[in-house]
Amino acid sequence: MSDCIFCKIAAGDIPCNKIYEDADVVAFHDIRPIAPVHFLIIPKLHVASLADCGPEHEALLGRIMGLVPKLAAEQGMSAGFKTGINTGRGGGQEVFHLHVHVFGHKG
Ligand code: DGP
Repeated sequence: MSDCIFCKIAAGDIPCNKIYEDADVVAFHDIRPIAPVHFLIIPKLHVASLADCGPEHEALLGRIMGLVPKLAAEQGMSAGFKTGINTGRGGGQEVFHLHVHVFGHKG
């Protein structure tokens, strides 16, 4: 989507502090962290929110969730971490491109 900031990040048109990328997914540090470590995992495919996901997105959601513990460990959160998917305006979602928040402390 041409006016989506996360599509622009996924395409490399807007810089980010990237920690992971593959053919389907990008992960990068949140610009407004709420914890010492706070990154986002997004699909490159534009999907507005979790509420817009259907059966055709299950494999992609699985890929994203499977990356959470791997990337959290790489970021040093050995004692654990929190995850969140804000969904819809009532769920506090500000950027309408699906993303998983992963945040916590090192160690
Ligand atoms: P939310 O939609 O409320 O789940 O959160 C969106 C998050 O995205 C928010 O924590 C700030 C972050 N964010 C917004 N714009 C940018 C950006 O341009 N770069 C980065 N790295 N993060 C962003």
